[in-house]
Amino acid sequence: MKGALIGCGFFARNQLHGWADVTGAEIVAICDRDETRLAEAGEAFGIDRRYADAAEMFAAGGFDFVDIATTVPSHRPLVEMAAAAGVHVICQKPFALNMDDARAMIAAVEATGKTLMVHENFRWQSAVRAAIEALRGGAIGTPFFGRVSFRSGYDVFSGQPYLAEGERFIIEDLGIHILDIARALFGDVDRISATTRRINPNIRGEDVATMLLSHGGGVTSVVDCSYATRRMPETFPETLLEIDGTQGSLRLDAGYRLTIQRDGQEEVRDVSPPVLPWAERPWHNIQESVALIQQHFVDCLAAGRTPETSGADNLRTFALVEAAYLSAAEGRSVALSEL
Ligand code: NAD
Ligand code: 89Y
Repeated sequence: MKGALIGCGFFARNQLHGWADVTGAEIVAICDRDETRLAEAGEAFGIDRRYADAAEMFAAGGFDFVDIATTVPSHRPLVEMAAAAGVHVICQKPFALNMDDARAMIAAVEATGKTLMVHENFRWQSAVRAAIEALRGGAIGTPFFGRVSFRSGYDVFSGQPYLAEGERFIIEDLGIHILDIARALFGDVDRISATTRRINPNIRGEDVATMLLSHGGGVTSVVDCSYATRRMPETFPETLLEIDGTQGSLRLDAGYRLTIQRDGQEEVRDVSPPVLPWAERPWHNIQESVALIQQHFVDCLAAGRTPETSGADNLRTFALVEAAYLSAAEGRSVALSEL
């Protein structure tokens, strides 16, 4: 399959490296309205078809899918252009600016019969995946409690300055991944309540969020996120887990250590992600998951399957983000049915 990528910024580099490793797909065209970034990406990855205007790239065609790696304001227009061009779509998180846009984007691609996947990669991190598979395989019986936790003091603003500027920060940018991991582990959510704080005075949005989720299947989970946590070791960008089940417990601790206890026995596994040749610590965890989700997309298209984080699936993660902000703003718990 041939693909085109739009947005050659901070994160797209990982996606371009990931595509170079994926079996069954190659990137044949790239687009960025910033000519310098476009030229740098084209030179680094040997891609000659370069466009400053996405409409021109779609008009020229010659690719089966588009990978949208821009920030959220451009997602809806670009997904709609891709739908009009009749190609499959991958779109970065956060998927949309609001629920109406997200629904319109899903409908636009659905009408073409093509596939839409949101690049929601954290559930593809190999350590998180090991926990998901153990849980789904019944390793601790039926789960009834979970904590999904991301706490760090890492400076994400130097690489992504726009994160300091938005009215919303951690839930929309990072919490979205952690909420998605909670969904992957425990299923869909009926109700959520959230509190938020801003600790860093140099940013506009919230950098701490604590959320309590009631999952339809009976699990209660706590999803807590912070970019204001000063502690050692610094665990960026690890998601830590504590899960209780009817037969045992599972923990994913700092340093990618997975512990499963059951019937008085303990199994401890090192589930550290590999450092791919193009990756660098501490991002290697995220970088591997980029390659994995992109391979998943290609494999799903080849097999006629729906990707795990299809647009329709990711709408339910995005709804959690909207519901968390509503809960924090109004000081009440929010039923997902309200959205
Ligand atoms: P960035 O600002 O560094 O890069 C975005 C690029 O898109 C810029 O070069 C910009 O010129 C270009 N662009 C924007 N609108 C365009 C348009 N209409 N046509 C052509 N080019 C356009 O942003 P980034 O940090 O690379 O983030 C991009 C997206 O990736 C964001 O949505 C962010 O949340 C997401 N992200 C995801 C992960 C992850 O693990 N999944 C990690 C970091 C960032
Ligand atoms: O943008 C964010 C993401 O998706 O993963 C980590 C990040 O780069 C900073 O929070």
